[in-house]
Amino acid sequence: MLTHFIGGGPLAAGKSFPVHDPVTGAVVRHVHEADPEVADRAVRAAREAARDWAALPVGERAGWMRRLAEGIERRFDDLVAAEIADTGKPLEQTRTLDIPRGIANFRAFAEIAAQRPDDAFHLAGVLSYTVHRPLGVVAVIVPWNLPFLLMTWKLAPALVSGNTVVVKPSEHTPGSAAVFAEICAETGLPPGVVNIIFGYGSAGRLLVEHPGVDAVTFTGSTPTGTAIMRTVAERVKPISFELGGKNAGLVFEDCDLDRAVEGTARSVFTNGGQVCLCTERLYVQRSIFEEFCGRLAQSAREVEPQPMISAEHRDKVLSFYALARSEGAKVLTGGGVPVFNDHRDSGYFVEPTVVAGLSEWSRFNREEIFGPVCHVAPFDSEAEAIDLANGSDYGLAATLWTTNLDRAHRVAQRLEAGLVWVNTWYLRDLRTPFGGVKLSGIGREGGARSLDFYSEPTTITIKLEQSDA
Ligand code: 6OD
Repeated sequence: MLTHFIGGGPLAAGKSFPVHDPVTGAVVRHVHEADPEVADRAVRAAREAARDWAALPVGERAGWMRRLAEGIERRFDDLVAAEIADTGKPLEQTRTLDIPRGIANFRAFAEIAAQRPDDAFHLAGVLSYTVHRPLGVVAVIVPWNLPFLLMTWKLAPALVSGNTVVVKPSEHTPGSAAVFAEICAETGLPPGVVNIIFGYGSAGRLLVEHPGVDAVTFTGSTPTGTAIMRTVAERVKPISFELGGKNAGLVFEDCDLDRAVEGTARSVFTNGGQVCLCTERLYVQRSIFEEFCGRLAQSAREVEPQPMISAEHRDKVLSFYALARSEGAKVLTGGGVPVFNDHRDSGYFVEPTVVAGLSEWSRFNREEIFGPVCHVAPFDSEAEAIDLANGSDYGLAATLWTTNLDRAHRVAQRLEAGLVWVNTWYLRDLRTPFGGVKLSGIGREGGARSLDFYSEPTTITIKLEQSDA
């Protein structure tokens, strides 16, 4: 049974709930569920630790971040196993992306924070400068699609900036967070600096509502983001949200077709399409439309299906497959449930799917699906492609496939998205601003932007006497 981690140690309290293996549907573990008392204890523990942690010089906190990175390296195999048990991710992806990004997150923010300059401004006889103070206790609410990657992406800058945290992982994916709690204890991190409570959305709500929580960072769905925003409005708590996406891919006739097909397939099907950055709307120049669609559909058939996180999410994705048909789509490939004739047949799989022929105003093309599926439509001109890509309520990421350098810059700069990848997808430099526009979020994390969110400047202005008389 997984227990909460509060004040540096385990706390076994609250009812329990099961976690299912998405590959087979079997129960893999039971977990304690936080009630109001548990959430309150976690916030109190974080508050008790806050003053001493904030008082440490940033270089010392950066040292702790490096030690946490080493702790992750020591427990690498345990983290891989925990992440796979909860998500059914492929071993290769977990070993090369999810867990290594945890290490990279702690190392990157140790460097970025240690080198962060403060501002200084001079006017005649006046010196103003800033010092950065932590926000206090940060609630870190983590989704199930990239559990360890996204937890550490938020934890590292929050901690190195001098905050203490209470983390609430998704009810589907508590495993890697529980191993991380052990790593905090093994590393000797001061008690209360990191606290982790488990539970459903209701446990997250307890944190968001708690008067002892000073800020909230959240990655997840837009409706949940909206609900959090309403709740924190009362106390004007700072928020950083990375929310849903309905990301567009633009494929121009001057692209390198092999690269474009391979990269687009990755951008649609990675993690079973369960990455907020995945492409769900694809626009292809008419002259290469038929060939591109044929090759993308072939790639979809060659992809190893990955499970959806839960039976409920599988049913949601399948309901969109049914919706596509009822809205009159042409299904180019997929659209159903794969049959393996082995233990996976009781899991939460759906077929990688490509559809065409729907209106831009169809629900299928407007709502986030979060599965291994995209809709393909042709375009005739650059201007039309840009309008199609921008015609969404969301604006997280876009991909652009062209070998024309001028077009690459011209189009990229006109796309309404927080992130634009040209001839690649999900290539990360952790120093860059990361986040979305429109319904895809508010605020930016990444590099110095994360430190800006997790701290607040105080401006100090001194009037200097002009004479020594
Ligand atoms: O790679 C990252 O830093 C990041 N924030 C990824 C978010 C993916 C959302 O599903």
